[in-house]
Amino acid sequence: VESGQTDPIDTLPPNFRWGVATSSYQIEGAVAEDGRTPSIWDTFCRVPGAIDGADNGDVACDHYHRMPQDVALMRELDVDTYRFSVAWPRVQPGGRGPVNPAGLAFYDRLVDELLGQGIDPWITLYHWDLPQELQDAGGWPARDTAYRFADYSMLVFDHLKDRVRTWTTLNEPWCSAMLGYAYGNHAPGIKDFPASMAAVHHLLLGHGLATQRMRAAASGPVDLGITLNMGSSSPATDTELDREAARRADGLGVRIYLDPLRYGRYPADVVEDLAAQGITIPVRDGDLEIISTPFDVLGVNHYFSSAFSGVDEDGNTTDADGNPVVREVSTGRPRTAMGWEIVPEGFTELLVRLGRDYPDLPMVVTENGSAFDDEPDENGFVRDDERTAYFVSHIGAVARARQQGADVRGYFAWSLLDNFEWAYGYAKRFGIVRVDYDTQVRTPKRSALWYRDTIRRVRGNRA
Ligand code: PNW
Repeated sequence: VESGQTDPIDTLPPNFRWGVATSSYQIEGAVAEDGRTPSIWDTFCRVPGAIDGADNGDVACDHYHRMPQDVALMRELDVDTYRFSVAWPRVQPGGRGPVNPAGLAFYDRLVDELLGQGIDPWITLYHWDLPQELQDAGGWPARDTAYRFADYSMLVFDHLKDRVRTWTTLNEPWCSAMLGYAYGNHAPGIKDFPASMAAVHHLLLGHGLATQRMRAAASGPVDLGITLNMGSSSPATDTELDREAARRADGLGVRIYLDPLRYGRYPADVVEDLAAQGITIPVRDGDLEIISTPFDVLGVNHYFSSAFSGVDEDGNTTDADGNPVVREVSTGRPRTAMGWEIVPEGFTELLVRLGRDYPDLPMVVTENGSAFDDEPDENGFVRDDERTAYFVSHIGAVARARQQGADVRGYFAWSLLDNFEWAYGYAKRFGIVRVDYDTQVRTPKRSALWYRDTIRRVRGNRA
């Protein structure tokens, strides 16, 4: 029974799954080794001004050469699960044709190393490193990319399905579509909103095709899923305009993915809003049946929640193109180094709402964490009390959501290591382990020690 003083984290069950997450391009380095070809991120990093500090993933955390020591680090932190992604251009250079055995061999060794240490591997098939050749052929706005993704997925699945139970198709299709093809601050750096809506559809189609084929090829029990990044979108004030802005943000942030995935239809209000801008989602007969193929687990990545206004700073309700204003506004809360507001109640609200609107689907928090301006002492130790406090409040938010009925089965910290933070380069650090990029020395931060101790304590809870 929870008293006023009990930490909500202590209500989590002993079988709650604890993990850490990373992604291929953000940590591996070794971009030209063993037959790997460039992805859209290798190309984008060469665009002047695209990345803070003109950084790139050429070396990153050199994980490709330091994998066994990084797995040993996970063992020390006592996590159950390691969520990592497979680099498509390592396994299938150019994105078409036969498997590259030398590239696949890395993931083979990684999976064996994890299993040897008693850690469950959790594979993400696509965390943004699209082979450049497929972008040259149109990228995600082109329908063919969905079929190429399903073929690639099967190369990995057939090779590792005997040892890997859990498979996520896509990481955060919102980021791929919106940041990559609408806002242009992620690879491939395109600013074309209609193209981004085609990308949404082809990402979902690729997910559905891959899910169908993996399910059919499974030789034992597997858990298939997809990971979405989501937050709560609330109206800044209780006015019709602000409620409308929040509805639009939620439509393009949550419902445009989960409605087709779970119910086989795009949300009517979103379709109507797009039509008003002359945009149609390029749906063909049968696509929505493929996209709504049942899956087993929803990965939820959460970093922040937002409040929205339908009015801009000058009092306008439409923008230069005549579209309604959807403006994110400050609620005055403290922010992380990313400028993201710290709103743990929004996380509880999100998880409870997902459980209600999309029931009968277990959820796992596949990423949650924060960047702060870490200051290491002379031994490289970072006493990151702000990051630790973020974990305390957000894991607590997960526990509260469970108490309110959300079926959340696990939590993975983003990230194991400081790493290449996309357009922010190495300047933003999300790791629970410090990486000194001159020496590649890894030093667990205070938050990592707190995480390890919390995992051990909750494991001791009574069922
Ligand atoms: C996620 N946003 O990206 C990714 O899955 C990680 O690779 C990344 O390192 C992490 O979050 C931290 O950024 C996001 O603008 C990037 O809302 C941008 C947004 C959300 C998630």
